[in-house]
Amino acid sequence: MSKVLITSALPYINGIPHLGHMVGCLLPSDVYARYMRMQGQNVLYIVGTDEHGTTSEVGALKAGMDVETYCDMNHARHLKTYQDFLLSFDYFGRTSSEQNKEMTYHIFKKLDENGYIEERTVKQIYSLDDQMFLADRYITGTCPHCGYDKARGDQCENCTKVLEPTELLNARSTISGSQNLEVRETKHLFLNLPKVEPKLREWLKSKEPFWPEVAYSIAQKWLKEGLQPRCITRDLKWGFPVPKAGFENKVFYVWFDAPIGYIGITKQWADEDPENRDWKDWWMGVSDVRHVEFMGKDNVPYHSITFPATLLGTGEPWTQVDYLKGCSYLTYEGGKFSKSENRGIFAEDAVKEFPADYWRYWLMSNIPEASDSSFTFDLFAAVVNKDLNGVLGNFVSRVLKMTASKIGTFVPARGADTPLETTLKQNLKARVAAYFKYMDAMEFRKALNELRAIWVEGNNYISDAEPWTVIKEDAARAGAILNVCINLIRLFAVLSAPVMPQTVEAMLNRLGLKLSDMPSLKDFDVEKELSVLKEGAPFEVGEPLFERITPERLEELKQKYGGEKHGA
Ligand code: B3M
Ligand code: ZN
Repeated sequence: MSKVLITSALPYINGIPHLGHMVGCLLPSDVYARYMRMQGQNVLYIVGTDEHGTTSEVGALKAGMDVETYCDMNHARHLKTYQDFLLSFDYFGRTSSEQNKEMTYHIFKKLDENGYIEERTVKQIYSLDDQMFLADRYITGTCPHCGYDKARGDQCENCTKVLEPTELLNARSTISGSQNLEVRETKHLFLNLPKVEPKLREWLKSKEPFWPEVAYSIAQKWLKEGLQPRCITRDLKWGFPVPKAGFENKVFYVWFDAPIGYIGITKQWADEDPENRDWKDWWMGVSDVRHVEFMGKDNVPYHSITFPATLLGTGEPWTQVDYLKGCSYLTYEGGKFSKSENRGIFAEDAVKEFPADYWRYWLMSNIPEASDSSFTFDLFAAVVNKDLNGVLGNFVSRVLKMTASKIGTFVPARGADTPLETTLKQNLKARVAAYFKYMDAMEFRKALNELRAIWVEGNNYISDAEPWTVIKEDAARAGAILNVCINLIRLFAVLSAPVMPQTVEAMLNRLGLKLSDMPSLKDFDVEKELSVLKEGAPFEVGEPLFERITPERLEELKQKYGGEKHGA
């Protein structure tokens, strides 16, 4: 058994998670964690909320709350949503925790001692009415190039020109609208990335063969363009105060302490049971840990350049990322998800409409791996009706109903294999090997294709074997076919468990089994798995596993989440 440390990008506390967030990092990290546990690995799966930064301050302001109360409230909301999506993290922590503060201070101190921190004076826009320095994107004004009057301080989204906030005409604060702004000088701390660069290049070289193309090429592009020192402090109130003389009124930049959050949250987890858990077993001076990170592709530079450089600069033996799974974006009906325009379905509403497994299955089979993919309710309904209802659900109810009505609610006796069983086993062996291969490689789309193909094998088998015809002449042979089919239900359940844990539990329960009865996938053997349920074992027919989405229901969903405003 080896140790696998799995992390998902930590969602911003002020955002409301939509399906794009779910599929971009949270869900694949969970499926992988569940799969690795079933492979018998020692998994630690860490998630939490990313709480610092201007966006949290502004979010709290808009909500009329102090930042801490706002974060407490939203943390609970995120947690509930992820639990409803059946994420199986070992700990769901917070980057604002005491533990993370301790880690952040330690790492900063080391970087400073090693000469990687430098002071610089920069010019920034200060809003007298908001009483704060404004981050570039919190300044709005007229673009000097095209005249667009809602250009942001960092970029004009109309003509796409990159801007300095001081170039904007009629500049105003996005927060309050105030034009009472002035340019002030302010001192900040910078992480000297060029100085860490040689170490970073060396480290990155060792990763080349293991990294997916997307992540590696993004990292290389950054190196090619040349690394710049990065500012790691901000003039804000919310955040960890900088522990250095002359900087007491500043806090660390959110992207400095957020990835350190993976370590801080591990310490939160360890502190709950200090006798048995030690964060160092996962993060410091260990060579038996494989660290796999999941994230949207816009987060890749921070995880392949700045965070590794931060850790390297300490000179300490930190666990670094071994594999970085970066995903593209999911769009809603071809456009953006937007809570304010009520466009697209958000995670907390999604699970009120359908059980989590429907979403988990759809999202994982359509995960934007190589390129963006689009969610539409038409596609969703098609997959639920065809794959879940038509293929898996139908097989389960058909087999159990037929056995119950023709033979009884117990597993019939097995017979000798005919060529039909031999073909079935051969096909399954090849499919299962491919499924494991793709899951190991985190190629989830391909893995889910194989999973579906495995279910289809069951349907093909029963269609070819025709137990409903055979039973008229040869009851023993019909029973033998249904014995294989009932064992197939169990085999499907075991293989589907990383993706659809709740459905799998329902399938197993019908067969008188529990989730804890599932075998390790490590030495999964089709032959053996098809003869686990023996003659006489009782089962229950139960309700259909999935609900069909009718055309009426589909229309209703489109109306509800399609982007039209409701009410007045
Ligand atoms: N909160 C960005 C995001 O949610 C950021 C990730 C932090 S990972 C340490 O997309
Ligand atoms: Zn412009």
